[in-house]
Amino acid sequence: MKEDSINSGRVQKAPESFLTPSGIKAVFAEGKKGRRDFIRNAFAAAAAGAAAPMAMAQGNPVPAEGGDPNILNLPEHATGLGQGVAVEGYGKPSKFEANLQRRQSPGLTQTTQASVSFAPLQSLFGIVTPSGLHFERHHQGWWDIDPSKHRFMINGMVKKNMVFTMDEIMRLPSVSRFHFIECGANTATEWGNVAVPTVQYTHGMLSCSEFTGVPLITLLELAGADLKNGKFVLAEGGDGSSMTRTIPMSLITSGEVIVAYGQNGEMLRPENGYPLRLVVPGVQGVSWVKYLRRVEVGDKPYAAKDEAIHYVDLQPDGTHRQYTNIQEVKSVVTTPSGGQVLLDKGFYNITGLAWSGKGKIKRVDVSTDGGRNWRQARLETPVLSKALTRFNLDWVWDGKPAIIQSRAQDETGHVQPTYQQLRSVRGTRSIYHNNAIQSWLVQENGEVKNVQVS
Ligand SMILES: Nc1nc2c(c(=O)[nH]1)N[C@H]1C(S)=C(S)[C@@H](COP(=O)(O)O)O[C@H]1N2
Ligand SMILES: [Mo]
Repeated sequence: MKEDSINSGRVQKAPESFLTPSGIKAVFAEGKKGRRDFIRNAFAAAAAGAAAPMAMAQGNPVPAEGGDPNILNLPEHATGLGQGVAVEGYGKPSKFEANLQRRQSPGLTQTTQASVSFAPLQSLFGIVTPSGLHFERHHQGWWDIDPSKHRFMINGMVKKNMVFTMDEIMRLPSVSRFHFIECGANTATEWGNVAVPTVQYTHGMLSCSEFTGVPLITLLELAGADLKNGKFVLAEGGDGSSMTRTIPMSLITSGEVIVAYGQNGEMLRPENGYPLRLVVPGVQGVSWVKYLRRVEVGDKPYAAKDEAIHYVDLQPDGTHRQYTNIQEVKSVVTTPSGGQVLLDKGFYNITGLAWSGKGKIKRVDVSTDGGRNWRQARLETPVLSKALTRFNLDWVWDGKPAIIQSRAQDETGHVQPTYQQLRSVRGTRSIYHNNAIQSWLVQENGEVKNVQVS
């Protein structure tokens, strides 16, 4: 495996000019007491150890070589004419960000159509996943379906079977909500032992978007659905995978389930179900049926193939547990994480993501010594129900080996388990619903590795 395909993460390095005492002064001159002092002291400690003066960061004005220090060689971008706007176009990231890609885990699947590409969590900020980096999971390939030909049908226990065009759906009252989607198989490789090197592959079947669409309950009411006896809805996708999933009616009557066409302010991406997908907040990804073409109202679970054979949890006694829909409380540190390198001791911002299919994140604790001591992380706003929550914590690395972990708690009081706790109930041969605490080992040479502590 090529190094750059394993680690598409940013190398964690403080800009060199910050490490000089004058750089620190300039940056923190306006700084208040408290956290900024903590950061300043961390940088000062690192700078004290640095022998030679550091070069100024590239792109800053530098004195002309051998000449008058007051005459500056300005970089071209400060003096020349920049590029013009395109007549029309769709914006792209900087060419310097070309390494930021969703990626397949080499060797994980035999075909690209029944496969996964993982989101590069190690390089993302905040809580929203850019649409072009949203993870992808297909059972039979993806399609770019003509929205003018797409139809959405409602049948089963309804007064009137109905068929909607996209235009008809988009005329109805809409909602826009931020929610995470996590494949039930996220972190599946780690059940027995560590298996993959980076957070992209351990946790990258996870994304968070603002979804826009019509609450499914609105559409069911239009069709006169029997909401008393109709306890379940079957959702069916329009691709060749025959993706059908049973959705409990209680999730729908709460208004949470959305028939969505929008993602982060524009139409869904084809890979994510364009032009229509089901959004089932808090529930595992497989129920978020893409290319949604039909829902049927029924009075019992459908036991479809993806409920009877797949997406079941193997228990230690050999039985399978079905219909474990909810993605329970979970978190992961995204920096520092496996494959990244800390180039020097000193200050680092530990950052990560926490989420729960049961509601809001209430608190995240972080340990840097393998779970012996914990400190409470800062939750950044917004903290939304069934969405990713960003957490941050100040840390000074003393250059010694450190094991970094995060442990989330949600508003229902559920706390993320250790591997030991999870395995004592679930065994080691399961696939789905691994929400154990993740550990990253920072080695003395700064390299960060995926490890498990017992
Ligand atoms: N029609 C259809 N819907 C589908 C799937 C599929 O293969 N076909 N895969 C499911 C699975 S297992 C997951 S995890 C999510 C992935 O959604 P994404 O590709 O937008 O990340 O879609 C779900 N919905
Ligand atoms: Mo999935």
